Amino acid sequence: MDNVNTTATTNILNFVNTHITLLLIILLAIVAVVIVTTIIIIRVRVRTRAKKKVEEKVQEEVTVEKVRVEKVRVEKEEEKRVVEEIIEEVKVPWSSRLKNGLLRSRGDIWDKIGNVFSRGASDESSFEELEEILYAADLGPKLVEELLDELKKVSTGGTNDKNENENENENENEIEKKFKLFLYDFLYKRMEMYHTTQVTQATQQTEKTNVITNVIMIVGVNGVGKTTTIGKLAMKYSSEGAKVVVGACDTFRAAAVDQLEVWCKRANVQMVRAREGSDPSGVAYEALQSARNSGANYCILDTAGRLHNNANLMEELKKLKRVLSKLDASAPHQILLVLDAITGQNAIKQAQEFHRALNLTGIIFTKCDGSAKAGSAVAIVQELKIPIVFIGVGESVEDLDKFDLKEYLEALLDVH
Ligand SMILES: Nc1nc2c(ncn2[C@@H]2O[C@H](COP(=O)(O)OP(=O)(O)OP(=O)(O)O)[C@@H](O)[C@H]2O)c(=O)[nH]1
Ligand SMILES: [Mg+2]
Repeated sequence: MDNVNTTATTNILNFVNTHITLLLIILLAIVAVVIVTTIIIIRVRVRTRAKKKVEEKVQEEVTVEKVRVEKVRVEKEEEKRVVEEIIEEVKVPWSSRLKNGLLRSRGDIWDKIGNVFSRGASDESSFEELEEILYAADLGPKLVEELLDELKKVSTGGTNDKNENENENENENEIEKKFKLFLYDFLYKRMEMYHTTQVTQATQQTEKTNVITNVIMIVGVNGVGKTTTIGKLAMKYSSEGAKVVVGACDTFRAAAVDQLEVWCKRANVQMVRAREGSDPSGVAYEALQSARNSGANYCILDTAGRLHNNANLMEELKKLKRVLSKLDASAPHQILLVLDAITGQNAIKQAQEFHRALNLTGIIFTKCDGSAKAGSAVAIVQELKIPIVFIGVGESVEDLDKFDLKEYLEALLDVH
């Protein structure tokens, strides 16, 4: 009986053992499957993430490259546009630009004078009419008086001495031309002496002397065209092969520096800007130092516009001039006052004050295209006894050139 029981118990135990082992094996198998599956899932996820990251990076690089290519394309197009613009501008010769620029002065003033004479004017009312036109041209009282006196002499002398028939045969155009030639001579004589000796000294300093860096200081009242003129000059000198450094000494307005920077980039010349807190003299000093170190031919200094009667601001310019001479005793070699043609008689006042403070070497006469008073140049030169060095007749880069007295008078009076 005992044996039977023992066998039964053993069987039961064996059965249980077998099934537990089987159960454990199944459990282990399940755990193994779960672990393997988890590992596979994790590896797949890691791979997917890595792949995604690589794809994102590639995409990013592609985008950066696309942006770079687009930027290069835009820059090239801009360069091409600027070159085309310059070529387009260059196409019009300076003589035509000057003539077009002086159109208003010619039409409103000098043609009218010619017309008065082509009507055969020699009576008092005609001279009154002339006086009015000449004052409107801002020739100034002294010059108007001189011119009227001479005209009276010529007209009365001419008609008295001449054969009446001969005069009748002269058509209006011939009379007008004759008087224009008379005006040409009159004006030429009054400007000639300042434009043969001093201009040569002022404008051809670099070529004729052994000055290493020709320092040009540009001054004037607000908005007359200083910065624009510097841009045009930088372009001009740079295109002639000269090395130019421009000093942004207008530390008064941040926008002034940006405006100058655009011009300097266009002209491909170096610009020295203010360090924080530095004054205009500091910038001028740094600009000249940089120009001398790099062997530049020109150092052109832009200054802030100021009223000629503001003593403090005029002192600031004097200081700037002094500071430059510390680096080069002969600097600045040119101090050029920019005058807006529209200013008329007030330009003389401005010029007198700037001349007193700085001993100007010359004048740049701008905006002759926008005014009928381009003839006032004669009065300014006669009063100040300094030459006009450059003349501006428009906003484009080619609208500035050296002032040539003969060329200017021919364009102003439409003679020769
Ligand atoms: N029509 C015409 N406009 C000109 C000429 N020269 C300059 N200008 C314009 O005059 C305006 C003033 O010129 P700027 O060069 O900024 O004058 P600025 O003297 O530097 O002015 P501030 O620095 O403010 O004193 C600009 O719109 C120029 O384009 C010119 O010869 N003819
Ligand atoms: Mg300016």
